[in-house]
Amino acid sequence: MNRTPAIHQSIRETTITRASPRRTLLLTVALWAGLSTAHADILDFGSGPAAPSICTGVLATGEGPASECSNGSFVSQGYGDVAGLVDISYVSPPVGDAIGLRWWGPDYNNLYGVLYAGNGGDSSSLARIEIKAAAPDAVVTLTGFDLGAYSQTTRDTNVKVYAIGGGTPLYSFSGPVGNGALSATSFSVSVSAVGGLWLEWGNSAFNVGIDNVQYSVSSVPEPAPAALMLVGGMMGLLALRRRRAAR
Ligand SMILES: [Ca+2]
Repeated sequence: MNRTPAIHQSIRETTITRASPRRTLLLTVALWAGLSTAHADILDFGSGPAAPSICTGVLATGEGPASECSNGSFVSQGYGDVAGLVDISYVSPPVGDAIGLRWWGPDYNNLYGVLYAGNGGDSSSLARIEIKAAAPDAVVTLTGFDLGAYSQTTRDTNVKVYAIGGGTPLYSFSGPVGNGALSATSFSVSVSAVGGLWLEWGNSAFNVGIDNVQYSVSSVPEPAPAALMLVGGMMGLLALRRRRAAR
């Protein structure tokens, strides 16, 4: 049982070498555990009085670096994105996906900071917010949104919610929204689809603006058994290390 310095050195080196894959395992388990957590968010386009820096003056597509909004500027396509979880897009479908949605400050009833479709007037406008899950098998659920009518009035509009790609609407509304200077119209819904949703409103999407879009992205199925297997493997490694250290 002579422990020479040479042996000590060898043990230390072995320990350091083994720490690296262990850390990798820990990180992997943490990442997978994170993916299994539901994510909920509200897309609020500023609450005033100062304009938010969620727009871009560079391109009508809404791409480019984010800058301070002013009435009529395009919202940034990066606003609301959460890396690895959700990608939000803002489009005006009649003109094509190359055109984004515009931002406005006050007077859509009592809302501040709304998005609207800048193309067309009340009779030929359509706006779409796409909420797309990063993981294709995650479920996106829309739970609410507010629609306001400019300028502090009441206007008719149509709302439709689809799974991404369109088809049969999962939710529909047709009717007036807004109540003068008093209040916008709050929608409380529960619409879900695997992969993501399209929230569309139009005729009018010009003098009817949206705010406070509430949604969640579900856990990705089946991370738990895999994560458990990894934890099991990690404990095995630890046991092996302890056994070797005890020698
Ligand atoms: Ca707002």
